[in-house]
Amino acid sequence: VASESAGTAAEAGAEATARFRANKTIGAASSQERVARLAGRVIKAINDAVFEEQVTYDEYNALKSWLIRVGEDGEWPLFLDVWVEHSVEEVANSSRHGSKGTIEGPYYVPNSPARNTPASLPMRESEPGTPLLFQGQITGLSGAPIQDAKVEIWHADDLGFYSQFAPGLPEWNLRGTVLADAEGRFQINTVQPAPYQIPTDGACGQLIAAAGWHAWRPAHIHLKVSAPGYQMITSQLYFPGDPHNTDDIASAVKPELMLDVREQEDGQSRVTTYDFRLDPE
Ligand code: MBD
Ligand code: FE
Repeated sequence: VASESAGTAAEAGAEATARFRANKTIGAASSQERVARLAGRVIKAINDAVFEEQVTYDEYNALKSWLIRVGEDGEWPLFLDVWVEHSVEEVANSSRHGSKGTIEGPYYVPNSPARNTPASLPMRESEPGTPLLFQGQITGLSGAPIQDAKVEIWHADDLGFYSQFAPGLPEWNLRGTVLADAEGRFQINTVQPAPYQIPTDGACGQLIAAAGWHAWRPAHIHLKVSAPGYQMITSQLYFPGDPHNTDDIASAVKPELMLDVREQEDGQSRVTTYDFRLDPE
C-alpha cells in the first residue's frame, strides 16, 4: 500500500494509449463518402465556432499547442472517453430492450483472472476500503436464466487508483472475470471503490483547470456482462449519495445504473444486488 501513488498523467496516458493500440481494430471499413461526410461535419463545426465566437490567433495557437500536448501525454483515450464516448454509446445501444449500459472508459484490460462464483476479486492481503458483496442474476429479456454467463469487473481501489494504470499496485488488483452458475447467478466479494479524479497534471487536467471545471467521476464499478448468443453489456454501477452522481465529468451516469447498497449486520461490510437482462444477438 505504501508504494501506491497516482503516478503521472503521462504514465497513465501512455499505458491507456498502448492498450488501445494493442486491442482495437482501427480504421474499420468506412466508405469514402462516409469519411468525407463525418470529417466534413466535424471540421465545419469547428469553423462555425470560430466565426460565432470570433476566435483570435492567440486562442487558435493555444488550441494547437494543447492538442500537441494531448498526444504527448497519451491522453487521446482519456479525452475521447470522457467527452465523446457517452454519445457514441447512446447511439450504439438505442435499440436494446434489456439492461442499460454506459461507456467503457480508458481502463479496461481484457483477460482478467477467471474464477467461479462465489468469488473474491484479486486484491491485496489487507486491501483498504469497505468490503462489498456484489451479487445478482443474468437473464434473458423474459427473465429466464442464462447458462455460461460471465461478469468481467474492474474498478478503482479505496484511493481511486486503477491497477495497471497507477504505479505500486499488483497487476490484476480489483480486476476479475467471474463465471456465473447454471442459473446465471453471481456473487463477487470486493471493496467499495473511491470516487475517481482524472489526472490533473496532463493536458486534460490543464483544460479542466483553465475552464474552471472539476475533474471528478463519482465512485463506480465497471462491468462487461456476456453469455453465448447474447449481446454483451458494457456498464458501470454507481453508489447513491455520491456528490458527483449529478455532475460526472464523463456524463456516464444514468438513473438505471444506481445501486441499492445495504449495510450488513456486522456494520463493517455492505451488500448490493443488481440483475442484468441481456438482449439476444
Ligand atoms: C475512468 O475511471 C473512467 O471510468 C472514465 C470513463 C474516464 C476516466 C477514468
Ligand atoms: Fe472508471
